[in-house]
Amino acid sequence: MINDDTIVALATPSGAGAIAVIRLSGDDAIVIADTCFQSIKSEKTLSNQKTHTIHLGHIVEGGRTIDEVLVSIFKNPNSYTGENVVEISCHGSNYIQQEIIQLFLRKGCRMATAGEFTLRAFLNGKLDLSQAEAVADLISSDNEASHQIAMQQMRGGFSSEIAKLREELLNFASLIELELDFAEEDVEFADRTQFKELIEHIRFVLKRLIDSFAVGNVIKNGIPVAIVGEPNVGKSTLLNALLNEERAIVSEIAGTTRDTIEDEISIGGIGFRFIDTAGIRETKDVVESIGIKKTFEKIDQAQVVVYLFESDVVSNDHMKSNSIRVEIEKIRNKYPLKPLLVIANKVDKISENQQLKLDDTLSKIEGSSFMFISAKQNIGVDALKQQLLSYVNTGALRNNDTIITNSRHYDSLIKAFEEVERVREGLESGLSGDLLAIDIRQALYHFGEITGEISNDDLLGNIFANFCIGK
Ligand SMILES: Nc1nc2c(ncn2[C@@H]2O[C@H](COP(=O)(O)OP(=O)(O)OP(=O)(O)O)[C@@H](O)[C@H]2O)c(=O)[nH]1
Ligand SMILES: [Mg+2]
Repeated sequence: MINDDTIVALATPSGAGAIAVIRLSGDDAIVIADTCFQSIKSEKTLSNQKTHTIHLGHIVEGGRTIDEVLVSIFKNPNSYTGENVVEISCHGSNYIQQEIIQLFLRKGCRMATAGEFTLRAFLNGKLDLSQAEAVADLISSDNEASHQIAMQQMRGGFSSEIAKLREELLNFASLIELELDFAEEDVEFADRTQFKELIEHIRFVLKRLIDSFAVGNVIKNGIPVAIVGEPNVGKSTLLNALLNEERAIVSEIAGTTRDTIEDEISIGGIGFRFIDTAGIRETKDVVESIGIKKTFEKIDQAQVVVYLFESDVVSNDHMKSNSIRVEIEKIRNKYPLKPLLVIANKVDKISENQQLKLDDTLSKIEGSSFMFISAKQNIGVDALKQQLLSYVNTGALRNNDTIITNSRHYDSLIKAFEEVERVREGLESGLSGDLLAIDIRQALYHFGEITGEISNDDLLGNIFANFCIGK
């Protein structure tokens, strides 16, 4: 997969900006840059300069100056990719960016493919695979929690944990395999008691990592919260209040929201994705009924359900109050495991007395929390956010434990766990060394998959295809 051509790409986002960075990596990166670079003050060549230095000059082609730039050089092996790397900071016009890139292509560079810089870093041993994947996560992280996890993974916290376990296991595997060479003598090099302890420890660590995926997944993708309820109760108003912008159309006409609207905000460093839905009611309107069908699909996908109703309507109408209870219980029964937050909206429209009475009847509904808010007047919205936050198990995050967010790692960890389980059973039942060794090798294989000691072109292709070009 690796080849020794020199690649080039824009490293900053496409489009105009104050400056843009164009990156070259490969054996000839510095030599090629030299052919287009003219120092302003002296007659210097980049190839003669020290690594990690910056040079002011012009990018020229023939007699034409394309831009005044700053060129940073990093010499093999002390660069991001481990190869010779040149970074050119130019003025951020689209035209200049393209002219410079085209120039380098003519000079013998090749356009980098997605993630190719990071792939080269991996292949040159600068990063292990899970660290390389963390680079992509870091770039896409948009809240404190996902950033923290990506940073930790990039620093190698997770890989070093896996690598350590792998090494210890490898030790035992070799001892057991050594025993096989002395089969006639019936010796035991691998202390079985110690081995059992190690296996217990590995199981413990793997289990913790596997369990962390639930938290990690949520943090990476944002926690989906569905806002549901009858038409006109104020769902869209609440969405806008949560997002602090006029995201959804609000009107006094029932059935305003016909499609679902989603947007994400960060509460306490955790990403929440709010889904405003079409109000649930019997309707003959085709478009609206499609919207309502979608509402139920959205509840299926959500991790938390917020059920909204109008406190004034319910306070003044006993029948309504009963039908709301039935509705809430329906959702409760259909989704027994999902946190359900029942909200009486428009509290600004009822008296304190009415509020007390309502609180008395509705806070008794089992398995749900109950709160009053006014979405329109922004009363109780902060308390609502705090309540949502309380549903998230952020213990692992606070403790700075390793959290798995990558489903590829998750799969490998599960497989490793199964193999380790098999080794444990083998140990319990006094399985012969040769069979034990096979299971240990299998477990080792799955550990290696995570850090990339074991990889293949397909796997690498898949992982790096998800990167942006220039990274
Ligand atoms: N007084 C008061 N009015 C509110 C409050 N929240 C929403 N409203 C009003 O209630 C009406 C309906 O609000 P929407 O947010 O469009 O309701 P919805 O639940 O999204 O309605 P559909 O999309 O039709 O299902 C609008 O006129 C809002 O201004 C509130 O807290 N207090
Ligand atoms: Mg609406």
